[in-house]
Amino acid sequence: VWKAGMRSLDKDVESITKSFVNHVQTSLARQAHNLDDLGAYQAAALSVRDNLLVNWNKTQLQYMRKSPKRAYYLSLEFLMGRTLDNALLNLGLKDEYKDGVRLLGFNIEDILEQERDAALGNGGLGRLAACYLDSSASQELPLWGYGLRYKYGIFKQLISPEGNQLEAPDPWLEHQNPWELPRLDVAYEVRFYGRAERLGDGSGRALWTGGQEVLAIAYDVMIPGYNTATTNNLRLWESKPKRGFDLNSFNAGNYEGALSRFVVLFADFFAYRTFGKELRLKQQYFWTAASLSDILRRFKNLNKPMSEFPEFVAIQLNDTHPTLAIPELMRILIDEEDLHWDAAWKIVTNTFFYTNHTVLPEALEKWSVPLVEHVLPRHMQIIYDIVGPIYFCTLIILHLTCQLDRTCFSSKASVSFIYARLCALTMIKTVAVEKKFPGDRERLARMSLIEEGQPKQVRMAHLACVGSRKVNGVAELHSDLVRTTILKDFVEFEGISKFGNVTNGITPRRWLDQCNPELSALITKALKLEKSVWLKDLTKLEGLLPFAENKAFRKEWAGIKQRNKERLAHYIETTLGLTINTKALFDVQIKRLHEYKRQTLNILGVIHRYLTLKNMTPAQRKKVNNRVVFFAGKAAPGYYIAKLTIRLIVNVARTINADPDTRDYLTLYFLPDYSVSLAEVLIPASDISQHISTAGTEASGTSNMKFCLNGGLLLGTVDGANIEIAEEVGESNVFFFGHLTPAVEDLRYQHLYHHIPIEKKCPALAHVLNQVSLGLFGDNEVYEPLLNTIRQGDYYLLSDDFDSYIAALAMVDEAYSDTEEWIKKSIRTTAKMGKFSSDRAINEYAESYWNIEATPITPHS
Ligand code: DL6
Repeated sequence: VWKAGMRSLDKDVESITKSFVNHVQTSLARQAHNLDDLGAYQAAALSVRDNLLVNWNKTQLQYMRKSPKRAYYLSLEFLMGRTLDNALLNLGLKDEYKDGVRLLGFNIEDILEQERDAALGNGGLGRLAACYLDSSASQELPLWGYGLRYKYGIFKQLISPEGNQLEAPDPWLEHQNPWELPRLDVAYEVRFYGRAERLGDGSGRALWTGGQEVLAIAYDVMIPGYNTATTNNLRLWESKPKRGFDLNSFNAGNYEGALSRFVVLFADFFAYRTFGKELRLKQQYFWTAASLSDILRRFKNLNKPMSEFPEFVAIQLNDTHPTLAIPELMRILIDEEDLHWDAAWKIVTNTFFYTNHTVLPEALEKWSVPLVEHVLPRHMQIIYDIVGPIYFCTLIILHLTCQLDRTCFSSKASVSFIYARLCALTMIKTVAVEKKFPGDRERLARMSLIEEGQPKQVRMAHLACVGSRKVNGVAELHSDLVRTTILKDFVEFEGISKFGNVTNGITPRRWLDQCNPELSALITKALKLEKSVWLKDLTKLEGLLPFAENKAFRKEWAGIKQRNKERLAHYIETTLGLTINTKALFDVQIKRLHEYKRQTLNILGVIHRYLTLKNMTPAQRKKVNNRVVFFAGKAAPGYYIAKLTIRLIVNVARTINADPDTRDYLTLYFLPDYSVSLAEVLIPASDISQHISTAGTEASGTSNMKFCLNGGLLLGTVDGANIEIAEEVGESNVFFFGHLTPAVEDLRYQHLYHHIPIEKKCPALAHVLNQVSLGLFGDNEVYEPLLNTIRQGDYYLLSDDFDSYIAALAMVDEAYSDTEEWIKKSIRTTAKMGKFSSDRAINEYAESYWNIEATPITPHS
């Protein structure tokens, strides 16, 4: 009876229209005559969701039956974008739905436009997590994601008439989210604050009581693989107060407070400036604790001894945000499962894997010890127990001169436990640090998990490193920098084999097939392969290389780029009311606004171009390539210099777009509210994209890969994944400029101690800065703080790279003038992007890190 009642996939237009109408009537309680595009989107989404659920159920059943080792991807950010189009493509049902909704009087493109982006993150790290979910399902790997169900996505960016960024909330759930399944049956209790008392038996166990308890409720989001039935899960946690209601807060009119402020979750990291660091710490713990409870429950269903946990579970820490999972698993194993410290530590250090995404010192997470002690007293004890012996050794070595916080040894039990551990096997390691590097006190201090200072701080990257089996960076150069800078001491101590590299990747399903359907169709035709073959083995794109020599093919290729430019122009016209010159070179820089990414270098380059054009005669100008420059990106609300850069871009645009002398040759646009969906329109339209970070600062970048996959050429510094892209496509197909990473420290030193005035060092740049200062773009003096970052200190080395940047832009102009050669470069670039599929990256993690295998859905599932 169960079997007979099981639903199967809607594969034909008839069953699709039936299910659509059924949802209109019974899920939405609406009727044909009052159904608008939004309603149609909701009905289509619910109908597609039914299909996803058929596969999702099969997948979970298969995982239960086969009990494969599973991987869990813990990420505080998942920048999913829209789901409907992607789900249709992955299910292979786009044409059927297109026909189905047309029969019902709707247009699929209009329906797709109704969906709001799920913008649960800030930038590259969150989008990478989304790509990895797509790839793991497509590669049939048993992987689940765990994150937070933020009530607000990243803020909506508005631009004021003066050119300032304004931030508005993004209540993305206000129209409900058809892609999630509330699992009210999956709930865990999570504790904060209270008291943690050691049992005093030398075991290191403790009792954590009191404080506040909240409930974590699961919301599941289905992640369909491409051209496979495998449909994995992204489990997002929402918080709920455990007991009733805080009547006092409610009566005082504080409704959010009554529900405990904790339920208001933001994807935007910088909202924490307003809502406090404590909230962010609580979120991190809430999410890691709930995820671990869920993972442990699933493991326990296998009836295996706890020691086998790492044989069935691999947990990936996406940057340090989920690092509290390390002391949390220790707490569970010791306090709840009664394991000895060493047994627990062995399990922990064989379960976790840590990916670092930045070496910028200011971005490395640290938590104040008093705050952790207050919110998570038991975890602070455990962190001290991990670090304790190192402290103890330091203490002996420094003849008891080390300044230990009282709380470290607040009780006798603590001291006796650490002393016991001193004698235990694990201590050999710490003693070994001293043995290996005798008397190297600075090294011990550098390696400590706790940074001295007021207040002391927990160094999360160190904790993630010591608690993980393997550590990796996200591009070759970045991984080298991780090994030779921030984690150098750990490499010297633990050996290099623990520290690897997995160069990032992007899913070609969203970032080519979905966002550039015409190019995808042309590639399929040229390769004479099923689309599903090359989309799952992107190295097959190499088959395009001979087509670079084929004139007819080049024409088709260029025609698609042109139509993508027109699509972008149409989008801008309808959303902003601006007319774009589509017969120009499209030059794009889209990413978070940050000094290290150097949008400032780009805008100063635009001004330089403008001034040069102004100095030309009309006849000379006619020989110049038309260029349209696009910027998009959000600045952190509290990041003054980044926001000033936006203001400068907007006001430069205002001046030059209105200048009759130059506007036929150069125009500039800042597109507000950058999002995944906007990127999907911008990327296919680009001729050249800019990735111009100071060498050694951009860990990888992933938009560089997206542009190149869509036949856009790359203008960049020798940084992050730019290097590997150039290795693949050949240096003759990229435009590199700027100083290299090894020179950066020396240059910074020179800036500080052998300062050369900018007029002498880089007259072209000095002239540009002066024009801004003189008010050519209005706003007298407003930009001085921004300009002064370059005139004084110039930490990001704009004055060192400006001349070579301008030279590289000139090389772009020259290359673009030779249209046929340019198209050849474009085809060759796409052809050599196979390495950058996130399928390759996820398989590297699966094989070399997590040790998990593909688990295809069998017919019996
Ligand atoms: O690895 C994904 C992405 C890289 O492509 C970018 O280069 C890098 O800047 C970004 N890093 C972060 C750091 N965040 N934290 N913490 O977002 O990661």
